[in-house]
Amino acid sequence: MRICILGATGLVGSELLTLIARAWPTAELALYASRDQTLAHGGDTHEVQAASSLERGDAPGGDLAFVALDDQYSARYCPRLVELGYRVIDKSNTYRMNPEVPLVVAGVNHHRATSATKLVANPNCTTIPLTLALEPLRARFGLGEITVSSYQAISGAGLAPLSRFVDMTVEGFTRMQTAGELWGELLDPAEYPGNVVPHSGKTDDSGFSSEERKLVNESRKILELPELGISAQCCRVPVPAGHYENVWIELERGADAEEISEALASGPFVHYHPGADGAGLTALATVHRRDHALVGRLRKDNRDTDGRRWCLTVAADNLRLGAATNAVRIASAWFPASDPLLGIPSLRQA
Ligand code: 11C
Repeated sequence: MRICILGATGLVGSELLTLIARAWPTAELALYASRDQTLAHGGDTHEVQAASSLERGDAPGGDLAFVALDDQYSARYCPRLVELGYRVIDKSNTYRMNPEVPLVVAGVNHHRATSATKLVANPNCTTIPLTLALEPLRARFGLGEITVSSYQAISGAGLAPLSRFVDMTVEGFTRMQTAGELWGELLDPAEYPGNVVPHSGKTDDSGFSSEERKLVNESRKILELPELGISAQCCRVPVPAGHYENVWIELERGADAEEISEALASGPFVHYHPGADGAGLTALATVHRRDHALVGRLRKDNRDTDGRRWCLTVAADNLRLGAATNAVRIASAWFPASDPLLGIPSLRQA
C-alpha cells in the first residue's frame, strides 16, 4: 500500500504521520510539501519532495492520498492525484460544498464514502466535533435550532502563526517580569498572544466570516438537514491547540437530562463528561492528542419550558479529531486500519 501526504511538513501533516503509523504500519510513504526538504518526525528522518513533481508525466501512482494544503493548492493537486489512481481525502475548503463530493465525518455520515468514491472532503475542525455531538441528538430527538460560539486555538491558523504565538508569548512574559511592563503595553492588539480575536477572515455581505459560514453550511450538509436553523460566531483564543464550542440546542421533541446524556454517551467517537459543571472538560488538559470529541456541561437552558432547550460544551483537538483522525477514519472505509480506534463500521457498497 502506497500512501502520500501533501502538506507533510505542516501541523496536520505531522499528526497524519503519527496516525498512519498506527493505522497502516507497513505502508510505503511518499511525502510532499512546497519544496524538496527533509523532515524529522518521531525519531525518523523522511525525504519530502516538492508537490509540483506530481505534475510530471512520470509521477508515481498510489493508493491513498491525504491532502492538507491551502484551498488553491488542493484545487491544483487533488484532480492530479485522482488521475494517478489515488483515493484522495482533502482537508481544504475547496470541495466541501460541491454536491458531487461527499463531506464526511466518520461516525456521522461515513456511509457517503463508498467503494466507488475517489475524492472525499474532510470538514472544518469545528464542524467535526460539533456534528459528532449533534448526530445522536438528531437521531433520538430531532434538531430544531442550533447556536454555536467557538473559542479556537492558534494552531488552527497553521504552523507559522503558532510558532510566532509561542515566541511572542515567551517574549511578553520575559519583558513583563524583567521590565515590569503590562501585557497591554507590550503586546500588539492585532496579534494573538494575550488576546481574543474575532475569526473575521473572508467576511461576506452577511457580515459572517468564512469560518462561521463553514460551521453552518458544512453541518447542514453532513447532518443532511439543508434547512437546519444554525448560527455561529467564532473567535481565536490564545491557546496553542484545542478548539472549544459552547452550543445552544433546541430539540424537536422534549427530553430530560438523563435521556440526553444517554444519547450523547452512545455517540461514536464522543467521550461524554457527565455533570453540569464541566469538570474534566478543559481545552488543554483533556483535549490534546485525543481522537474523540469531549462533550459535557449539559444544562437545561434557563429559557426552557418543555425539555427542548439545552446548553452543552464540545471540545476537541483541532489537529487530531478535527483533521488527521477524521481523515484516517474515512480512509479506513477503503483500507481497514490496524488500530480499531482509527476504524469505522464497514463500507457500504456503491
Ligand atoms: C481555524 N478551523 O481554526 C480553522 C482551520 O477550513 O479546515 C481549518 C480551516 C479549514 O482557523
